[in-house]
Amino acid sequence: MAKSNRMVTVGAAQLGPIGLNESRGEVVDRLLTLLDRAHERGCDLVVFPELALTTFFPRWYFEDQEQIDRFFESAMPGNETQPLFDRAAEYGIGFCLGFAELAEGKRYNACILVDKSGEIVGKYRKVHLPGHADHKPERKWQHLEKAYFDVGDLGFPVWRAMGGIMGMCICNDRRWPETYRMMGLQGVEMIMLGYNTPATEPPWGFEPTHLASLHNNLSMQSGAYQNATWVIGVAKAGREEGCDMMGGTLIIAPTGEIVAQGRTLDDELVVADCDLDACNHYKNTVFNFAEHRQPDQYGLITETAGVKLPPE
Ligand code: CDT
Repeated sequence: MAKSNRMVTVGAAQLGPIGLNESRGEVVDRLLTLLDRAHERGCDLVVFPELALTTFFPRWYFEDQEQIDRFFESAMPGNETQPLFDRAAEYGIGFCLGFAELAEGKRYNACILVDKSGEIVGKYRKVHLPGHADHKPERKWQHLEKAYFDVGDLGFPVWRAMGGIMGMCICNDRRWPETYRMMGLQGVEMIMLGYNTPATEPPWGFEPTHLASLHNNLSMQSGAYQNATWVIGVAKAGREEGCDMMGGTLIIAPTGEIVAQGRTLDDELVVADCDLDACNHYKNTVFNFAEHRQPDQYGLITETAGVKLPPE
């Protein structure tokens, strides 16, 4: 049966661990293998994780800027990533790729959306940077995103691509309802995001491991439902340089239901047919924003970052 032109077959391309010394060429070969599988399975679009070209380098403290900059791309595509663009265009597959971007002296945790012809049609730079800006030697591993990246300066744009309205965000962004709502208010129909999330985050105290996946699912499923959009959440998983990263790659429908899920902590392609018209029902009923939202009553959301307690 021919696909409807609002049906997007998505491959969520989970990655297993990437070693500190793994070269870009080696990693791109792994991405190409996943792309080949996506082609065999009839995918229109492949979503790769956050910082998909290197290990998750913010877990180390580096004093020397040169050591940090080796993880960044100053051109996209560059020599090492060009084969990905070429193979995807040959297959007629669009893709979303997370990488560290060096642009005009600024450094971003970024991702791009590439259409089926190999053109970059969208770029997003991570807004909600987690972790800390200073070296914390007492921690088992660092989380230095606040030191190594600038806060994204592009807002939360969406693009007309793949026959629908597409948006992106990155990892920690998925925990924040503002992320989804900003795109929901622009009619988003599919949000693509990649993540690097430790299975346990012991440095700040005890948190049972099951909570990492509860919070992963809870955030993305509610973001999907409350904004009537598909959400594709793609993990970098497994034991990376001694740090256990959670998997749990998910494809979530606009109902909030999980329709496909990763089963491993390794390179794995999770595929689902995503009908963009499935967004219409909730966009036209319970989450018809124009009819039901009351923005006059939401002033605090943009007035303050922190909590404003009521008077004593
Ligand atoms: N990469 C990234 O943003 N990771 C963070 C770790 C926070 S630990 C709860 C995340 O939100 O998954």
